[in-house]
Amino acid sequence: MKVIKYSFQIHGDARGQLIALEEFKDIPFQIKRVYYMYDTVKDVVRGKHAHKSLQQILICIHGKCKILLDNGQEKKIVPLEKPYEGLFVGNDIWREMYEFSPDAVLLVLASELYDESDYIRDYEEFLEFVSDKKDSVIKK
Ligand code: T46
Repeated sequence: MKVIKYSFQIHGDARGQLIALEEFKDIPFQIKRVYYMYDTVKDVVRGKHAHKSLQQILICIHGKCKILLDNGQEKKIVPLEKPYEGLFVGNDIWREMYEFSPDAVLLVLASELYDESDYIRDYEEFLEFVSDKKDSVIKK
């Protein structure tokens, strides 16, 4: 599984740092939604789902956390601890976010509006979903 991590351009000067993100330039999709999580309770694991078509970029703009990515065959753990780094999380990827520092703010840029029907929240269902998709590609 290829992990795509962006290192955004920092517009720093004597006053401090600034990062600007534009759709189709810094971000590979149209940004239809932005959300963020903070005050995440110690030892909590968020996510635990996949999306059928949503694409996202996760940026830990303050503090740190870890992201587990799982494509059904392989798992990767990606630490996010720099405000200028963005992790691309595509569709068909099971994700879990954990080990949030108390000051962590995880910002997410999403390619679609919120749609509960795009979620796969059951791990066995996720494994079946990705395996069925792989089979249909092989048959073509
Ligand atoms: C994802 C990971 C990285 C909304 O009403 N609108 C929204 O846009 C979102 C994202 C959530 N919600 C509501 C739905 C739930 O009642 O907020 C509540 C918490 O959402 P959820 O339990 O899905 O949060 P996470 O942290 O488990 O997952 C979120 C995203 O939902 C998901 O798409 O990829 O962050």
